[in-house]
Amino acid sequence: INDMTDSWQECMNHCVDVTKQAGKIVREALEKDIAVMEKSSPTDLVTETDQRVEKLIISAIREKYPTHCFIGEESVAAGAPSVLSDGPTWIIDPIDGTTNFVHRFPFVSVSIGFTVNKEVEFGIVYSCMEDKMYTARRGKGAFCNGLPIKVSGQEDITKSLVLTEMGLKKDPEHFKTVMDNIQKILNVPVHGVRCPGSAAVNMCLVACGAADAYYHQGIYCWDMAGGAALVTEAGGVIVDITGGPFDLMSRRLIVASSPRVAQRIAQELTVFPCGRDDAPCSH
Ligand code: 2AM
Ligand code: CA
Ligand code: CA
Ligand code: CA
Repeated sequence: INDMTDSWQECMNHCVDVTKQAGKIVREALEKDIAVMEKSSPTDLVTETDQRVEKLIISAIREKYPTHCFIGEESVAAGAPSVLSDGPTWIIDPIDGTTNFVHRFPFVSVSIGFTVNKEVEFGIVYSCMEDKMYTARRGKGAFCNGLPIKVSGQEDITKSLVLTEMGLKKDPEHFKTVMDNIQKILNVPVHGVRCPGSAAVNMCLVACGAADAYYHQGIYCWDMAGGAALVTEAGGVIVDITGGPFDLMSRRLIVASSPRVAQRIAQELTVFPCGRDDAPCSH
């Protein structure tokens, strides 16, 4: 008799297959004309591929697991609820890095996280243009294309490469906080700050030791769920922007190679209100 543990492994295997198919569609779309639409603002972009890939992923999973719940970026944009329940839930970002996709800047991913009792059970991030399949299952380690990966383990912030993003500039005050935070991190000092453009890829870059930390405020559960498994299983830490416990629905996080670097970053950053996924506000 299969216990629940085995059945999640089966979900994960199916998820890898579906993610590969989705990534292939994204890659093929890069070779054709890309029609760009605006969502909430002129810098908040979406394409038909985002919508098509999300529909494909959800129907391929729902077919096999009809009782499971789904939270997907484009479904929520179309009015679906964004509430995390205790049941098995697939949290889907069909294209993480849509602006990169539109410009063919090479960090574009399909990201899926699977939660049970609100805990991430496994995460899959497929970096389509690099053809890197990142996979992690709770308690079973993190992998890139089947090979184990781990964080740098860096404990010294002054020797760290730090990732963040500059997007989501809504009002001037908010924008100023984002820029001041970058300046504070640069002034620590650190080796450098980079903005690769995909939250999920950023988390995988920390997971494989190519960067030492990543912080971001104002993103969503679908930006974080898949990558969260990768970071944790690769030996990294994820905390809230305040340095407290991470909450998937809180729209903010610090990822780091060590608790020390995570807390040092938390010390520097100014927190701004960005609502929650399960209680959306204007940001
Ligand atoms: P997306 O490409 O799926 O929208 C880029 O700054 C990173 O932030 C990407 O991971 C992007 O995800 C995410 N992000 C979340 N909300 C965003 C928004 N409103 N505008 C731009 N990027 C957003
Ligand atoms: Ca988006
Ligand atoms: Ca995203
Ligand atoms: Ca997206």
